[in-house]
Amino acid sequence: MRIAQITGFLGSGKTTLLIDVAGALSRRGIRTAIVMNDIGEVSVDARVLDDLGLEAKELPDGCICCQISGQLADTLATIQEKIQPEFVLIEPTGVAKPWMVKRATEYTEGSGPAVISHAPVITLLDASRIDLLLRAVRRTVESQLREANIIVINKVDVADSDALSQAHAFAREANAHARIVEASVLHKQGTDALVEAILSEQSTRYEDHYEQAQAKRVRA
Ligand SMILES: Nc1nc2c(ncn2[C@@H]2O[C@H](COP(=O)(O)OP(=O)(O)O)[C@@H](O)[C@H]2O)c(=O)[nH]1
Ligand SMILES: [Mg+2]
Repeated sequence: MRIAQITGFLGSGKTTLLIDVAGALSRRGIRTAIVMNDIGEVSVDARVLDDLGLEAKELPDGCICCQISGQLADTLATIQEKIQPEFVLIEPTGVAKPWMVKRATEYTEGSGPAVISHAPVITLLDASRIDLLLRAVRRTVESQLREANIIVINKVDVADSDALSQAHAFAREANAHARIVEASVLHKQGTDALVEAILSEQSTRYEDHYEQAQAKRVRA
């Protein structure tokens, strides 16, 4: 199963984007599961029902939604057993570290036939609240941006140009390599490219990343 993490601070638009991506994948006939570890403003159940016209938690096209607080690996093993999804979209808590989530998902391989790979890590940055984020939770947001493959500067519909340039500068400073894109996920602007990236690109496994870091340390 391929894991697609949608990260970012609370309120950045993760659930909104996740529901959109889930819809796009299921329309393409791709078996998709959703794992949320976050209770935010937008509830996935209500929104999934509204937006996709679905009635139950276990969705007809094989998309399931579950809210977990603990064992991600166990949850994935259960999901694997039940529906063998091609993609699992994960919304971690607003303070989770993407590499730690990767590691947790790779534990799943210890308890069954699932083989884990990773789509690009997508990190959302709420441009409309960039001032507040920089003042109040700068380090948390910075560490999420640092681990992103794609940084989405979100809510461009309600952010002024100063806020946008501040968001761009902060994102680039935190992460020299990530692709930085603008979006308004609420209005589905910029989301097609994200769906495409999730479908066609991969990111490093925690295990490989860890081994490379160890090898560097030995050589140094
Ligand atoms: N104006 C605007 N609001 C957005 C956008 N994306 C998300 N929101 C709103 O921001 C709030 C938080 O979104 P949510 O998806 O719950 O964020 P999460 O906490 O990261 O999961 C909700 O009220 C969304 O409707 C956007 O692109 N533009
Ligand atoms: Mg949420």
